[in-house]
Amino acid sequence: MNSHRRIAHLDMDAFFASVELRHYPMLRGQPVVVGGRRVDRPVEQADGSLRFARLRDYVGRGVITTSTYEARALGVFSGMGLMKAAQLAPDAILLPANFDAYRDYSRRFKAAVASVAPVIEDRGIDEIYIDLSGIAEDSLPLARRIKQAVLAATGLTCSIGITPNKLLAKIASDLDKPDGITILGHEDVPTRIWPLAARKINGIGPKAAERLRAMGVDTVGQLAAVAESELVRRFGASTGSWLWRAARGIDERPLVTERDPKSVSRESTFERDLDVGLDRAALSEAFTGLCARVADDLARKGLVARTIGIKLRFADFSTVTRDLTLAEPLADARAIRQAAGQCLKRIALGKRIRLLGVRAAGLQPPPATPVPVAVQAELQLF
Ligand code: TTP
Ligand code: MG
Ligand code: MG
Repeated sequence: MNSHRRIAHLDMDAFFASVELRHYPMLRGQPVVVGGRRVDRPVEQADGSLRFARLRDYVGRGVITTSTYEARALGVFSGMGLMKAAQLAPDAILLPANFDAYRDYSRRFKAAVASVAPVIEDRGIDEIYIDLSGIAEDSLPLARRIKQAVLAATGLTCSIGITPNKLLAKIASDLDKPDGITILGHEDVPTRIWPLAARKINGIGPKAAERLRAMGVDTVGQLAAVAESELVRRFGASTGSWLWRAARGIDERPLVTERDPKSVSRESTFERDLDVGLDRAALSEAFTGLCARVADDLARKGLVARTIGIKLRFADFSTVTRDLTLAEPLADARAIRQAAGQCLKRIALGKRIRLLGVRAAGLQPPPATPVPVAVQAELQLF
């Protein structure tokens, strides 16, 4: 085993909400949720002060994107409907999301980390893996230095896990949130990882967790007690042996450090949950419209896509994604619609649909247009 590796996972604390507090420092210490719409933006009063929207005034079907730890203490978390959250925390402040600001802070915190430790895998807007193996400094002072760099560049706190691999680091960064540092070795797996819910393993989703629960497996430790042959029998060779290894904290995946191929995506939440049968026409129209918008985005960027994906969120908030990687890159709306349609066929459509999204990834410049044969012949003359 590659026991000399030292991998960190860094995740920003209550990221969107914390960025909002940089803009509205007067809200510090209060329960604040991000969600809602532009109309929920703070309004300047005659005396120059800002009047903020409160959850109790919200009417609609929006959900919470994230909440401050003060709001979480009241039971209000990501994914919860805003009106449901209003019952728990009517006085919480509501702010609409400002993605441009989040992207800006995201770039800033990543650049700050890179100035200390440059081997980074970008895992999305508020988290990264960092390979610290090549750095001599001890883990604790190094983690403090990284957090300090992030704080200096953004005014924000983050939490870091440092462990021998990505699997453990991802779990560890969450163990002492917010503003935490958790350093674990393989020897800590039985005491620190085994008591955790199996779902804490990145890759064990709600479905797998449910199947495990049916086997009497709730914790990672209980998973570690199941024979590998049994896991393989139930989950198949690849997932079964992955589960067996994951429960032991074994993970050899390297960091993927090349810049993430960017993606473009468009999604829409429906006014009401749509029924696949009754609302087929509306769904189909929305689907085609999303594909057209993705095609426009690609055209504007002058890129073509190798992968087309879709996202469906059902009325019960369960979310599924499917994607399809194509032999030939594509960019036009019809081709995207066709590929997305194939993805859709791979989803069981029992429940009403709340949100539909289409995404193009594996973006690249269009292949050079083949030079017509006649022109080729001419070129050869020179
Ligand atoms: P997370 O890192 O999952 O959450 P967080 O940073 O808000 O809080 P924590 O301290 O627990 O890490 O997600 C990062 C951001 O992504 C979050 O601020 C808002 C956004 N987000 C969504 O848009 N939808 C979601 O369902 C979740 C979980 C997050
Ligand atoms: Mg976070
Ligand atoms: Mg995160």
